[in-house]
This record gives sequence, C-alpha cells and structure tokens, in this order.
Amino acid sequence: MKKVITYGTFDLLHYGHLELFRRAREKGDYLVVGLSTDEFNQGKGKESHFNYEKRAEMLKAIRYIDEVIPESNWEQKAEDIKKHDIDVFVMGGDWEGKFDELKELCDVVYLPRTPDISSSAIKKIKENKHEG
Ligand code: C2G
Repeated sequence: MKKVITYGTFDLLHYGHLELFRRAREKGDYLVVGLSTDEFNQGKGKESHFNYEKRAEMLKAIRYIDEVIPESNWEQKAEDIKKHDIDVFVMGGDWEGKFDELKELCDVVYLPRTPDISSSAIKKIKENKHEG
C-alpha cells in the first residue's frame, strides 16, 4: 500500500483544499493529513475560525482522506514519515522547495495551488458582509 501525507491548517474548508486532497490521494492508496493544532497555528501566526476538533471532523468526512493526525510542530514530519511508513510527501506549490530535506525519506511533491480561493479570502468576505 502506497501511503501519502500532507500537512496544513485547513480552516474554512474549500475546494482548493479538496483539490489538494484529491490530487494527493491519487499519488497512492492511503492519505494521511497532519492537521495543525490550535496551539501550532498560533505559532504560525494563524488564528483559525474553527478549532482543531471541528477541522478534524470535517476532514474525516472527506472520502480522499484515510487518517488525520495532529501537527503540533515543524519538526515532526520526518518522524511521521517513518512512523506511518509514508511513500509520498505532498504540499501545495507555495511551499515549493521548503521540505526538500524529506527527499531522503520519501518522494516529495509540490502541487500547484488552486487559484482564486483561500481561507483568508473567505474570512474577508465574511467580514465585509458584517460591515455591509
Ligand atoms: N492550498 C492549495 N490551494 C489553495 C489554498 C491552499 O493548494 N487555494 C494548499 C496549500 O498550498 C497547502 C494546503 O492547501 O499545501 C493547506 O493550506 P493551509 O491550510 O493554508 O496550510 P499552511 O498554513 O500552508 O500550513 O507544516 C505545513 C503547514 O502546516 C502548512
């Protein structure tokens, strides 16, 4: 069984995330998602609208995803790849080159981001609606 992993906050889930999961899952037979904890998000300077439990619940409902694990620090990826016997590490293109050291452990694939959609853009729409 070929196992794939990807990591992220996945707040305000949208089709850009789904497109990532779909393409990542196509690289193997089993997709693990490392979901940023609320505490790790603070470290990333991100305040997610939905807490970890809610974001995990939404991911588990997605048919491309087989397992969700917490991402609580930047350093855990190598350990996760070994522990979960991962063959392919996938990230969106905005991370191009940032995780190349993992090439010693598994394939590293950066997929083009889906244009014109982001959680922060959705947050802005929400905020404008309140002001409008
Ligand atoms: N993404 C995408 N297309 C979009 C928006 C996001 O392909 N329109 C991808 C990003 O490239 C990333 C993933 O979706 O690979 C998750 O994005 P975020 O939730 O913003 O996660 P991020 O803050 O990039 O955290 O250790 C890695 C970090 O946890 C990644």
